[in-house]
Amino acid sequence: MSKPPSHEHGPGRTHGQTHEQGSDELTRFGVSIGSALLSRFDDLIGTQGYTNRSEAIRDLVRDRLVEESWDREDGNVVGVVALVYDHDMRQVGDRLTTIQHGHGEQVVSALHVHLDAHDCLEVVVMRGEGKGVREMANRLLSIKGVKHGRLLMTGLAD
Ligand code: NI
Repeated sequence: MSKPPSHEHGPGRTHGQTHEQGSDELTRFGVSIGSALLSRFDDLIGTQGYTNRSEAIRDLVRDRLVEESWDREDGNVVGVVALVYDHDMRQVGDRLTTIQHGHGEQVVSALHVHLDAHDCLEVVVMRGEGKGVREMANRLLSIKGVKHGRLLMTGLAD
């Protein structure tokens, strides 16, 4: 089943109808905001490529909800660790693999890229409760021989 077409309007335009988007009914609401603050917001979302405020505001709300889900005990988050390590330090790859085997229920997928003769990139996708995913990410990132890495904290916001 295809999604119905969206009914978006440019900044400033509103009307009183609601539309179905998937299974979630859209609700329109008014926001009071200072003109200077709104002007800065419009400049920001313009540079980011948004064509209307609604989508920008929805993304802000989703971002905050995902962030909050990482601190909840019943949160179901998605974490992506990307790290670069020294291939010449043989034990690094073994430790990365051992930690992932020990948390098999959290690891969704892993990707390995041989960057050059000396460096490897490992990308590990994890799901689960935020605290456990964060702990595993920290264990991976703190291995001696890992030169650089980051945890991307994402998840389902709806
Ligand atoms: Ni490699």
